[in-house]
Amino acid sequence: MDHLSLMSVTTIAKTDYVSFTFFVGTMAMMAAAVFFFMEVGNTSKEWRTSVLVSGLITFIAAVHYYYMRGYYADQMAIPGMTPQNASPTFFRYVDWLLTVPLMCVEFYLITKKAGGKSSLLWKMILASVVMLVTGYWGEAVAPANATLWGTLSAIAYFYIVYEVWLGDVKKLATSAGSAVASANAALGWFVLVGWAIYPLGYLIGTADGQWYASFKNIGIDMNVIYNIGDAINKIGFGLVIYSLSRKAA
Ligand SMILES: *C/C=C(C)/C=C/C=C(C)/C=C/C1=C(C)CCCC1(C)C
Repeated sequence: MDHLSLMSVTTIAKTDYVSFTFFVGTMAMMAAAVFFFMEVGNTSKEWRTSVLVSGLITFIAAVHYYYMRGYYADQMAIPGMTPQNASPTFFRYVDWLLTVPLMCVEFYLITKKAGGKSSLLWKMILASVVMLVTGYWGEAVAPANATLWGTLSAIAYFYIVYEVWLGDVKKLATSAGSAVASANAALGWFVLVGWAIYPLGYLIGTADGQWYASFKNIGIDMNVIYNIGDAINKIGFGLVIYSLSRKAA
């Protein structure tokens, strides 16, 4: 029997990095959400919605993290449960389906003044939904075909990278002026490097029986990687928007 079934679910073992990062993730997202919400009132009118959306992204994540943390602890209390089987995959993807489109909204809001159209917003949202639904399919519905679904997801991901680095988002951000252009460049690094953390989690989480089965040997749990990725990307992304709101008054 493991520690969680002997003690209460509020006890986290020193080596249980999944539970630990779910817990710290909950606190970090909560703190970030409070910060962004409180700062909305101190923000110049034209950037208020952007800072509000940063608050919504971290707030939605905080609620999901609180839930995933509890779900994981409850599952692990069941004798014989493995971290992989206890993974709150469904709620993870519900969180992403709400928060990643809101990150697309952030790109729309910062490029709007330079003529960003809602059609561009919908293309980005569509790409993010395709990226996440195919990823969910490969992880939870058809893991035997994880390579196929992961590849489809990656194509949608690279479309988003393209828009931000070279496509319309980039062009509009450049014509919006230096503050927006440099914020877009910073967000572009989050999308290119920060978001690339997630496919690594996917490869570890779906490695069983695949040609990349050796990814299991990395020895870091998929949920730890996703939790680190979320903290970097959701809070960091929000802070870039926040600092833009202070620079470009
Ligand atoms: C706040 C949550 C964020 C920013 C989540 C981003 C998620 C991704 C960029 C996921 C990408 C994936 C691939 C590119 C291929 C494998 C499947 C995914 C869904 C993990």
